[in-house]
Amino acid sequence: MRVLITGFEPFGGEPINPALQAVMKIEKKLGHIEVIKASLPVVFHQSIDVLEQLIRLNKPDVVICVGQAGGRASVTLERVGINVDDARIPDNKGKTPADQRINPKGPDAYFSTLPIKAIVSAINDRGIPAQVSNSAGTYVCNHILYGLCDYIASNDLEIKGGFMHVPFAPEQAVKNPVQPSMSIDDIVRAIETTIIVSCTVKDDIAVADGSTH
Ligand code: PCA
Repeated sequence: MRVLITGFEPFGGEPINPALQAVMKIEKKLGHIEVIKASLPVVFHQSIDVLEQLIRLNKPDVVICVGQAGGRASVTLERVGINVDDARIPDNKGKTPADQRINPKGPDAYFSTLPIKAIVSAINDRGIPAQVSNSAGTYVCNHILYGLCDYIASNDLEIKGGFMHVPFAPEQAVKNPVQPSMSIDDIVRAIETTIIVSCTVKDDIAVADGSTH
């Protein structure tokens, strides 16, 4: 099987993006799984164009995009991408769309097709905190999750796709020590687990694990 895994460039004034740092440390082969790694720009629409080109070029079976979610303490598997761009901070080209639909003709939302509960359980089993998240926000990470699912659905592709957010790296939390952080090595382990479970688990496990708010 072939997996395309992407990380985002730094954004929002941060010197690094832990998602990209961790993605670039993943081995190119995980057992029988071939891993293709790439960087995406933190730019509305251009990020989707780059991702679509990477999919056309590499023909992966699974696509997993990874981004930074500063302030979260766990790695989070996103359940849903929604059809809206609403940027609190500019993207890396200075754009701040407000309440714009990503695809005016597309559905309101898409669910990730990764086995998110099985992934969370396997990451937790490795001693790393992981959770399901029910909102990827309305910035470029939600944009790429929606865009990925929309591309797969519109082209009738047999690709599993989804999105994972990761906490700040410890070096980013030094300037604000109340921020939670996670070592790049733990993020690497969490991403490897996500790749392996996505390639091996066909049907997600049914465990009640939602959130009350
Ligand atoms: N995180 C941002 C965009 C890029 C990234 O790594 C987000 O959560 O939307």
